[in-house]
Amino acid sequence: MPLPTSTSELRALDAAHHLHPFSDMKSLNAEGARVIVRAEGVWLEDSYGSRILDGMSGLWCVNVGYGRTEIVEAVRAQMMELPYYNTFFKTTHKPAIELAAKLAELTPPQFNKVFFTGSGSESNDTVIRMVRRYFDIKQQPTKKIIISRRNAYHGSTVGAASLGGMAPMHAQGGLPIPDIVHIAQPYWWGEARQGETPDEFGLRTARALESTIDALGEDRIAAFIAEPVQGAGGVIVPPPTYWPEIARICRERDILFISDEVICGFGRTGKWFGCETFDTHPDILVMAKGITSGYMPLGAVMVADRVAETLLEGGDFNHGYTYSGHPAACAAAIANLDIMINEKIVERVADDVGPYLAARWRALAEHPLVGEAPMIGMVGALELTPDKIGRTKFPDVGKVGTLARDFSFQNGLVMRAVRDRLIIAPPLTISHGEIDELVARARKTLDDTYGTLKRQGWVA
Ligand code: PXG
Repeated sequence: MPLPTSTSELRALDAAHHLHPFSDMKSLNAEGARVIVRAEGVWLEDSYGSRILDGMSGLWCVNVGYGRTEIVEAVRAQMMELPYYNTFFKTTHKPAIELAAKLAELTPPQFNKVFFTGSGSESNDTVIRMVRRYFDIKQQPTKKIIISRRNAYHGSTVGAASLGGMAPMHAQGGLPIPDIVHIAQPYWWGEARQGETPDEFGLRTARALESTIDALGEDRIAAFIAEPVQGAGGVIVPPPTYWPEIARICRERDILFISDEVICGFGRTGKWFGCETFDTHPDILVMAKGITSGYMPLGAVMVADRVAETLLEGGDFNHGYTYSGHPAACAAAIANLDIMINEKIVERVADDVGPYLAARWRALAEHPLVGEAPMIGMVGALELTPDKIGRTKFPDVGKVGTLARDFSFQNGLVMRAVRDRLIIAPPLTISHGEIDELVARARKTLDDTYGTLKRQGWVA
């Protein structure tokens, strides 16, 4: 059967057979999914021929933008030469070797070894097994608990969703698995006490890690995992006091620190990795998304020398995936990283487009609907509120966010809504002119949303 060409027929076929992630399929099928047909640079094109500015880099991943023939050609050449081989039984191949060496070069000096996976979720499942294995080898088998944070996102597999702190995910399928504990997130706007400054709140929230270690017993804690900036949780940029205090606690205690760099890695925050932006010193880095700019599925777990040495002493690690180190995915990553290096994309985010975007984005905080407008590197948010001063939330959380998100699409800009927070993470290659366009469309979206809320009496 040839694929139909009209949008309505494509939607009907999609509705008949395709179950989408994180979707209410009954209402999506009734509404019909938007069909994206092609993309170039920062622009998407849908089946009606509309051009939409992709403010989310796909799903936080297309860091070098769409249409990069260098990556396409590298994948094609690799597929012609060796489309697949495994790395299990005393075999390896050139793309995995080259990428592993390259990652060792690009990551902070303590990292020289990598375990490949197919995604961020698989990377985090790997991490759970790896840190517990590490302490078993060190004859500290009681150290099993991994401390994470509420509202964190670490993926969707059973292990990764357990590490994550998303209550609606835990509510489905009997999660979390045992020995995962969640502490508070550093979300000043949403969770600070009245009168508590960001600095005070940052310290208090960081010290929850220390008090949790003490309450449960250091001999039972294996690790702490965190995203440098919580992404799917709403782009939660911690107060300046937060990371230094966490780093101190991790230094003083016998626990491993895992930095989940799936979103923050590969330039998003203005350095290669979020842990460098915040000057933390992790033992494990979790990667996916930007490692290939989303052109091929690939994940990785980088292991610091002190952890790797122990793991190497322990014999077999009974863990791995068919697609660990997939040759074509590694080839995509190598070509992607070459683009990042040759075009000095990380430097560009730090010195040029990052500050340019931040200045314009932060000006949106003056809009009557916006409580805060954080931006770090090329990832930012707009907290929508009926009361900027009192930091109150809208009554039916998520409704205003969804309304604004839909306006944004109509205005030709993809923004994501998390609760009543709008989010952007555009390709790092975006131009100044495109940033102006992005901010103008975001402003129009705020005006449209505000107008509707006024008419409905939701705001004064
Ligand atoms: N860690 C972090 C920090 C992530 O953001 C994962 C792990 C899992 O990666 P995979 O490749 O298994 O999806 C992610 C993924 C959203 C959204 O709606 C965010 C992600 C995935 C899907 C949706 O913002 N992040």
